[in-house]
Amino acid sequence: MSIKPAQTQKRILVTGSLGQIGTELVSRLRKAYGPENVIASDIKKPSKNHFSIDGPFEYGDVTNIDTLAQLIVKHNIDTVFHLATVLSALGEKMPDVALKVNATGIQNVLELSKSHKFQVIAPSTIAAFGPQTPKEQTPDITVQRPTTIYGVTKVYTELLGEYYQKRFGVDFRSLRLPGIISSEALPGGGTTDYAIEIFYEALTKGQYTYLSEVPENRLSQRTYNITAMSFTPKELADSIRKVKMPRFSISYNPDFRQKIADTWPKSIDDSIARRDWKWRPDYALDEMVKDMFEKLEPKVKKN
Ligand code: AKB
Repeated sequence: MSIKPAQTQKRILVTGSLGQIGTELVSRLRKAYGPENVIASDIKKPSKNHFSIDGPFEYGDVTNIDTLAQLIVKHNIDTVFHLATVLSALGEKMPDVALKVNATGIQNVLELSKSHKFQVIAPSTIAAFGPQTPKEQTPDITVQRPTTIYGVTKVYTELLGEYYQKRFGVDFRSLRLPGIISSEALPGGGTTDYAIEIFYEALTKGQYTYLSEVPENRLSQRTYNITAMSFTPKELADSIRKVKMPRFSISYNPDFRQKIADTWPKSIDDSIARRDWKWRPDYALDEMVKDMFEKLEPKVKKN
């Protein structure tokens, strides 16, 4: 994901900042807006290597509206990147926790945005689609009947955000992200985590904000599909062989996550994001594989 240099000054709070998106996003936001203007928060304790050393870090439990309100007021926040979430695979193991964190979390953030007037950027996901959704080139507006608790809470996030935007004028924006591949954070409970696990196996054994800067009059909707690349485990293994390890071998042992993935689209249509705010991915499969090896190899060797 590319970040443009800041056009405006912002005071940003990132919830769930120690997760896969947060770990990369906080560093990028700090480069764009200044470290002191980006408050990272989570319920976990950051490790020494985390970005906490470059800027402020606060305890932030999104299920507790008072803790959240204190952070917003104390730091004079005008933008919240609400990333705290329980992902699909973990959510199926503890649906009650997923419901609380994902649904109560966005509800609290939106409720506070009404009174404290801040912009809300909350990611959605391809998991907000379900088995009845068209599988190929899935459009932005289509059938959404997900079968995981994660998907259900993300449909709730999209609809509640759009409701608060129309009803109360909250500047809510959302992207439907597919699987996230990060070299900075270990996978954390998603169905698509296999794509990152493969790199660790290979090494040990053998975007963004730009949306938040787009003038509101260019947005024709509040929730956008985006996509960069789609691949199967075999295509990923082929690319690893091509780019880095000609002798890399892979064996397939699908678990319950395969059933979840089967309910999601195979490819999504992001033409409206490309049209409205010029979304363009920087990476295709081989570039991503190259980048992952460049970043991960030194880390794995060090450990
Ligand atoms: C997951 O696998 O749960 C996430 C997602 C598709 O949102 N990566």
